[in-house]
Amino acid sequence: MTRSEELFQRAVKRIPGGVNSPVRAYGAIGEAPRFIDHADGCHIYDADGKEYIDYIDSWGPMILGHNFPEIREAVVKACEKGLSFGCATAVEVEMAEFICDHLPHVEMVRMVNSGTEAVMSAVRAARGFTGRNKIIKFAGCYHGHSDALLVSAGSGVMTSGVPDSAGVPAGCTQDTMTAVYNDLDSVRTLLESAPDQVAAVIVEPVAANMGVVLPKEGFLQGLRELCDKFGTVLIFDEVITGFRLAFGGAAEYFGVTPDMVTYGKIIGAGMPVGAYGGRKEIMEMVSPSGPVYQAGTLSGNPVAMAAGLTQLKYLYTHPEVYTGLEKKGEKLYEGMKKIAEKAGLTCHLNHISSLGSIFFTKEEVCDYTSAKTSDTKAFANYFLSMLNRGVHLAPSQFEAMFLSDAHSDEVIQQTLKVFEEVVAKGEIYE
Ligand code: HOZ
Repeated sequence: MTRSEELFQRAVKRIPGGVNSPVRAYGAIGEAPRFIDHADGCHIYDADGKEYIDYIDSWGPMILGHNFPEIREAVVKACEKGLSFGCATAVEVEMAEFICDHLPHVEMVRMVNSGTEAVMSAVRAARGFTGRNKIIKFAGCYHGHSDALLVSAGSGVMTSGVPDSAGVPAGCTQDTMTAVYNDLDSVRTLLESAPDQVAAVIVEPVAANMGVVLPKEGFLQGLRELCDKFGTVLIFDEVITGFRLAFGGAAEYFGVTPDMVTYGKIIGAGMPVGAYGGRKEIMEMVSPSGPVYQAGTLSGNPVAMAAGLTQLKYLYTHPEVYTGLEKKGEKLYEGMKKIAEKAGLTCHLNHISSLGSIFFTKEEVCDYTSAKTSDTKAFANYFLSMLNRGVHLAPSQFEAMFLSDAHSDEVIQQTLKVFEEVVAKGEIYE
């Protein structure tokens, strides 16, 4: 028995499903998850000492790779002063100023502890600001696990095959309307069906929790125009795309300005952080300056701020990281595409910069319905074949692959060689 198997046997007795977040489980794969001991650069090492090329990147925040020296040093230095005060600190002011000074669409920002919290709070602020209750989300987009957003959600909810979570009272989702990603008409119809009632449209500007699904030309701009027309707040959930596609996230990448934006783990460089921000008049609704209540003892935690601010400053002063991620993405994902095409493998590969997903389907994947046509058994085979050859992918069809600045050309070539072998041996479709 491996150490991971032994740990998993112990874990399932004390932790639901043996994991502290469902997407870590190898449910669809039928094996014990690899328990991780440490990571460095683009490599991750399991409890049995096996090395893998890591494409999970802690689900996004490791843009500079694992254990980045400057971030580690900033954390150690912050720890020497104390772990948490539950009081205001200079570093959180510096963080807020840095974000607002460099992101034109963020005039004010509030730190929280996760993306879930950020979205939940942003929606509350939008409701407080507009005096309206309804919100529109998109099927297959994932915005964390707060009650109102667990409707046709992506990520682990989609993997589990349960469209809506148990334990969520109908009353909590009665104001959540669901539109079709990349379909502006579906949004217009919902807005017209509830005039003056929709507080916010929330969207992952690049959907990355039903696998990676790119916005079609004009989709995000169309949302901007519809929100302006109906007096609705446009929220970009940039938990995955923020500071990753560009320093200004998808808003900068696509040149579309949301009213509010939500961030998650990336803003803490891997520490448990989230944030929401946007137009001043909306953010001023938040307590204690306004009547929308939201709070948190650990919000703006000094150790997390030190980690996050160090990463943000590095990214801002090294724009070559972004051109590098574009090139790496092109090399890896286009390389995979060529291998698949040459072998006549039934699949579709969606990618943008460092994010990518392979879907085992004939269909072009542009929304929740088409994403679900992917053969998840083929995905499980692909995942295991790659893992057994030292490539660590998300154990779910509906999560993204994440490249970091630490993934060298050599490592990308190595990954392509592994993929080529898996395809050549016919291990994906049995
Ligand atoms: N769903 C997120 C990744 N797409 C976070 C991972 C998790 O749920 O643990």
